[in-house]
Amino acid sequence: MTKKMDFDQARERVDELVTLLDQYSHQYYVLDQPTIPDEEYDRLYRELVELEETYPTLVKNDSPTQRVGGSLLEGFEKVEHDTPMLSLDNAFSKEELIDFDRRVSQLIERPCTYHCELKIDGLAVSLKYEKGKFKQAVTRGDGSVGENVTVNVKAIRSIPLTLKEPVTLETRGEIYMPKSSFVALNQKREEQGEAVFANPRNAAAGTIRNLDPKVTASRNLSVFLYSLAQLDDKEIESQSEALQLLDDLGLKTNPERRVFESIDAVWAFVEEYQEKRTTLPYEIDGIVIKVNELDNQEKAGYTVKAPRWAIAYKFPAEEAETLLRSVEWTVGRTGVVTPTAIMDPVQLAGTTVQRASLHNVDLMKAKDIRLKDTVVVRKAGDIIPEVVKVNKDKRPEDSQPYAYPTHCPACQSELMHLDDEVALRCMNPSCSAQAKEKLTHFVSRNAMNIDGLGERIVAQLYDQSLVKDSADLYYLEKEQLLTLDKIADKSADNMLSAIERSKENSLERLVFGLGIRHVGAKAARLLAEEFITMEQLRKAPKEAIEAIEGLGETVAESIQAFFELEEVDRLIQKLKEASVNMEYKGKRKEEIEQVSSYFSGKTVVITGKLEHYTRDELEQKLTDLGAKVTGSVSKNTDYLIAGEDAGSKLTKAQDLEVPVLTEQQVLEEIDE
Ligand code: 0OX
Repeated sequence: MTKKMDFDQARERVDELVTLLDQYSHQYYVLDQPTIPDEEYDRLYRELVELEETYPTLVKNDSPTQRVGGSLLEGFEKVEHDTPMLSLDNAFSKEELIDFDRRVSQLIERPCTYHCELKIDGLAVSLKYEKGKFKQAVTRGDGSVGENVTVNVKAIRSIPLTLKEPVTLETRGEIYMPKSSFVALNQKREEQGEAVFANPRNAAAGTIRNLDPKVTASRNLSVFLYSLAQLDDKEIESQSEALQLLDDLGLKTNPERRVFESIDAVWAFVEEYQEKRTTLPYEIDGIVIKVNELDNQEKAGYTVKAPRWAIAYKFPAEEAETLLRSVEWTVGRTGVVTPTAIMDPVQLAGTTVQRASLHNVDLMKAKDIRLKDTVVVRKAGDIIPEVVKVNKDKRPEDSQPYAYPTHCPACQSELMHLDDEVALRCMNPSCSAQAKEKLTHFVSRNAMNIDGLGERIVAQLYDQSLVKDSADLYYLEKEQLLTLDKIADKSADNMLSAIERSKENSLERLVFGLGIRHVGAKAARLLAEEFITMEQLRKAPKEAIEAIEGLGETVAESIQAFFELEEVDRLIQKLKEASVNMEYKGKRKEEIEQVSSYFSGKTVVITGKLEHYTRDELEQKLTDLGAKVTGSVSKNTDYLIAGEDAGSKLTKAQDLEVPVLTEQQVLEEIDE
């Protein structure tokens, strides 16, 4: 048919097809009510493709065939928001909602009503349309400056390229990945040996920040829009009218929303959706309550970071019940013996959970956890599963109190429960499990960083008596390595060169690697910076250690106790004889204080997967530039550096309005 068409007929048909396909897409992706079979859609789509191939000048920017860009993106340019993308204050209880209602009453004259919306757990974006055409999509970023993700967002089919009226507007909302798409995506990734995403939010964020627009097109992302800047020629008086207008323009909003006159009615809505939450096809983490009338919103006003007219009620972490089959006890490098619950697999917040932390013996006793109990699990910080409590109604009649271990699962020596501790402890200094853990720690990335020597190899080296302490690693010979299971010539060589290389490490890696109680990577670095050599650290008076900012009495005492041990003396001697470096090679304190950089004096947290640096390298770089790198986000954090798949720290930073930098931005600052 197309062949016989002349150009004018083709133009007409192209217009018609674009309109038809837009209409069907809207019914399918926005309204969730398909009106034609998929095959019919595909047929029309193919007809359009053919016409566009025959008459390339007829390809319109907003043609559905133009959703997916062909080439890879180089990055995402930074874009400043016209008005900041604010965050929301949180409430965690009914009382806090009542407080919110009281505050609102003092700010505005009643009557006012509340608009309740589901709090979609996705990533916030701003979309701009000019004269009805989709122009730009920008992520929230730090609230003031986000990233231009237009090309990827264009590939999301529920986002119309043309509105039903030629209006110019900015709308904001949440891009999310439906639960079912998330599960399917992770299943596929697992089969292909790729890392899985921790939750749908991370999957959505990872997809939007992927440099290949085809990836976005292939993953089923969607959007719910929840705000609209006032339009000149439209009278909008309330949030409910704004959302109605978005609907009318063909933009996708969440239909689960309602207006209430009292906070009690709001609470009933909260409870209703707390129940319905697991049955929804997308993840929500709470309810957003907004003063509905725009004039009332204006009266209530804003704090620096959030509107006073809105609040987010956050649901408690999602929980699930399952059966406790057994408890696994593992011995750490300091002899602490920790319990892990092994349970029947259960779905929890988007992943299958089979193991969960029981933390320590005291907590287990307090919760009276027993085998064959039905336990309640949830994800701490949304990531690590833990057992919260037992559902005692489901306890079997023949249930017996749990028989706690009395002896070390590795060396069989008697376990102790020291007065001031919550844990069980194996006190045997030559316990094989502790020794293996110590060695694994010594070779680990943040310590001596000996590549290729994982837990499995270390265990073999130990069991075959080739290595008993960390210094023995430096006396290994190739023939010995070749006796290990599955070690070929090449990997033996690689291991030996990694061991050799580690001799040159700066002192802090060795200090951390020794596994002194209370001395983490950060403390080790402060100590190395201060004392420069192992010898001076060994001789350091307690007061000198305590005087280091960030360290205290506990660390000082632990270091002194460590160096008093004869076996430590011998170990250090043996390491020295193997030519392991015992000096600090980083920037001296005096030098650091002199540099003035973007990061001088700033408190920084790093999270997510980095591409360019290892976590350790970046930490070192930032410290050299005068930053203090800490582990958790608080209101004192100046920047969060977020790599791929950043999780709860990113959410927290966004909640606290802490500026978020990408690895690329950090690289640029470091280069400067
Ligand atoms: C959501 C959501 C987030 C934003 C700043 C002022 C009002 N995650 O679903 N934020 C808002 O609105 C805020 N509404 C929502 N529904």
